[in-house]
Amino acid sequence: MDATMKVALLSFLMHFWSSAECSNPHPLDPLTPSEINLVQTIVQKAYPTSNTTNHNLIFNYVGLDEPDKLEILSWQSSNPKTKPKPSSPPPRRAFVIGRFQKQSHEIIVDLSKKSIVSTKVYQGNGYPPLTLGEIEVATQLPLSYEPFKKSLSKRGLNVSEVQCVDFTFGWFGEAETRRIVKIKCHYRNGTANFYARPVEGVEMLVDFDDMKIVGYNDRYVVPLPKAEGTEYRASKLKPPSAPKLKQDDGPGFTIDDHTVRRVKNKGDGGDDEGYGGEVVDGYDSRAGPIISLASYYDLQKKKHRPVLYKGFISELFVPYQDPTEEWYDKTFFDSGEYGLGHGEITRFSQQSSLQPFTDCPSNASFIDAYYASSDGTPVKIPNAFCIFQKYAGGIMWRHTETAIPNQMITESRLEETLVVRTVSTLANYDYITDWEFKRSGSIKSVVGLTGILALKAANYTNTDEIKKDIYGTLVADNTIGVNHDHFFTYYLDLDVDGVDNSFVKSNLETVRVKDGSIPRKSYWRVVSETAKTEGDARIKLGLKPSELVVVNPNKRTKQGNKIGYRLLPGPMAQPLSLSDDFPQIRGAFTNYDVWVSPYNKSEKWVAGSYVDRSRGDDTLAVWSERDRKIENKDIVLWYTMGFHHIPCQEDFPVMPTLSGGFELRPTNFFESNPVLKTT
Ligand SMILES: *[C@@H]1O[C@H](CO)[C@@H](O)[C@H](O)[C@H]1NC(C)=O
Ligand SMILES: *[C@@H]1O[C@H](CO)[C@@H](O)[C@H](O)[C@H]1NC(C)=O
Ligand SMILES: *[C@@H]1O[C@H](CO)[C@@H](O)[C@H](O)[C@H]1NC(C)=O
Ligand SMILES: *[C@@H]1O[C@H](CO)[C@@H](O)[C@H](O)[C@H]1NC(C)=O
Ligand SMILES: *[C@@H]1O[C@H](CO)[C@@H](O)[C@H](O)[C@H]1NC(C)=O
Ligand SMILES: *[C@@H]1O[C@H](CO)[C@@H](O)[C@H](O)[C@H]1NC(C)=O
Ligand SMILES: [Cu+2]
Repeated sequence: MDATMKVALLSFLMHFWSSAECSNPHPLDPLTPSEINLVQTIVQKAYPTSNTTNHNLIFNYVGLDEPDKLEILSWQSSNPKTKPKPSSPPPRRAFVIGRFQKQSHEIIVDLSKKSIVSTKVYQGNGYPPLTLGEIEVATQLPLSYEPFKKSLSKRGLNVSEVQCVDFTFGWFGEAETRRIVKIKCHYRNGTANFYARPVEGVEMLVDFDDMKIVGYNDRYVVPLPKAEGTEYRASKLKPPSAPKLKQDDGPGFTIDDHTVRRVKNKGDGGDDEGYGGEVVDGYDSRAGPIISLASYYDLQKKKHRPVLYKGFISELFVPYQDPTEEWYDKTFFDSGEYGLGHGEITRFSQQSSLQPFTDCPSNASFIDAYYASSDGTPVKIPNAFCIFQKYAGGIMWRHTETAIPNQMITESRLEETLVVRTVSTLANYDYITDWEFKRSGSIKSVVGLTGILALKAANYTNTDEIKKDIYGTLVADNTIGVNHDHFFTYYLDLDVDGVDNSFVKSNLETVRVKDGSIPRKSYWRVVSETAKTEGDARIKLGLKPSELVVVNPNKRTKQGNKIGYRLLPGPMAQPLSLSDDFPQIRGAFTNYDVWVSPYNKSEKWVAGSYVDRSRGDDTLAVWSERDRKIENKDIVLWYTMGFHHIPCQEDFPVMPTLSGGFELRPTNFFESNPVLKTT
């Protein structure tokens, strides 16, 4: 095979946090169980239990305190991708947010020195994420609370069948807040789908610092929706059931320590020297899966070319749209208030890790992950990730040529994608997150929404009985699926073939042909505009046709085009809440679909660091007001994919997956089709 004819091939090596501990972790690897244990020991020693309050420090967040990007990049570039890994990566540190004596403490721990580097008491608004440990205790409180027991007997219900659920309370303009969370309860008796059986009209407030019920309300009585027709467990359903899906291709990759590598495919050029790109896949209790250092090994240029320094879901904002007293406050920030990364372990089931053969194809490989529990102990999520190749039957490219005399040419290549999948279960909802790496260089992120709707009980069994707005859809007897939105805001630190990038809007503009030189009256042309400051890069999609490209202004193709990657947006949903409405002030980062900001290590969480009961004073919308320069700089693209969800009857009792995804697609990044020679 002619070396000059070799085409670029996509291959990603992936570093994972596997249960097998690596003696020398990649600096972006998540904390290992023994590192979490070390953090627990060091922090607990520094914050001893006070026997007056009898409150231990709660570990609300334990994560990697990432080294500075420049340190990572220089470490990476100064060392070849060889094993064993070079000996002097940047120091490993952990960042902890601990709730202690009603204050949020920020603690940085140096893992090699085994000591605390710094501590700080957070003074601003808002609270850290709720922990599963806290939720477990709080949701038990009603069961021994006398007024609640009275409410149950009034409804003829038995406390043994009650299942309580926590709801973050938001902020509605109060001057003072406490760390208050709302609790509402549901009834099991005969179904696993207790979400379908809310004990409507009853709610209470729990102060999470004192772990006490501080407010109680029993406002009205409506029928408890029936258990019948709500079940989803296969074992409880009558036949016939659907056949199992089957994938009969073997794996095209191997997992070796923290590295996932594609195995050579036929037609890859017979040369696997330097073959492979790199993706470090991290895991964080707040973000869930994190893709880092994704690069593409370009066989033509014979080097790794960086694409995505980091990508993850920074926030998932889910405001419900029922203005009644019990429901108006349901405006969740799932990442900042709960965390997308320990969703697998729900407080109810203790495990809903990926299920081989149904959550992932049969030949998938699985990897565990860990997070720190309330008391700092590492908790394993078995099978948190699965990795597999997807042959969905798509065509990578093709052409049939019939115009040449006596010849009939057909060339066609099947699409193949490497998928890294995780599932975050946030109480009733399940979010499937797929990061897909295509051989053509595209990186796609697809979310799937499934699970159980947030359901409200009501007197109605037929829409004819409904005289006023019910703020949702009657999906079953006495059961309303309440209207809501899902806004997924992604943090995308693209480093397109280098750190310094610019953001270019290529607007498509109609031109009228005025001189009559041709019979056409109009055509469109491209007018490109490079964003100079943050203000130039706030974009509401769909208003005017444009291509949004992150380019490296310092590099060009042989043809002279700027090397870039463009954003192909997924589902769009502009927020409909008024901008002065409190939830929207807190979620103001959804006011635009796209924002660009200069890289800043502290600007990572789009809704702010402390989101529970936050006031919107630490969101991207506020940071962006500084209108910083973003041209030819290390920049971060913030992109929101949105869904307005009007529930329908098919969503009951469990919702069929609703998917949406966006793509980061090479645009003048390669000299030509990089998968031309793939077979
Ligand atoms: C617990 O509190 C009592 C009285 O406040 C004090 O005398 C005692 O030393 C404390 N014990 C510990 C272990 O801190
Ligand atoms: C409630 O349920 C428990 C456990 O199933 C049972 O022992 C008890 O008798 C029930 N109480 C009432 C009032 O039905
Ligand atoms: C549970 O449901 C069954 C069947 O509907 C009913 O007979 C029973 O009383 C219920 N038990 C409780 C504790 O609600
Ligand atoms: C539901 O119907 C019952 C019985 O007719 C009535 O007592 C109750 O007030 C109704 N509740 C609501 C919220 O309309
Ligand atoms: C898994 O891959 C192997 C080849 O590596 C293949 O023989 C086998 O049939 C596959 N299994 C399934 C269930 O698809
Ligand atoms: C980085 O972000 C933080 C939080 O928004 C801000 O306080 C700080 O000034 C920023 N640093 C720079 C260099 O812009
Ligand atoms: Cu929904």
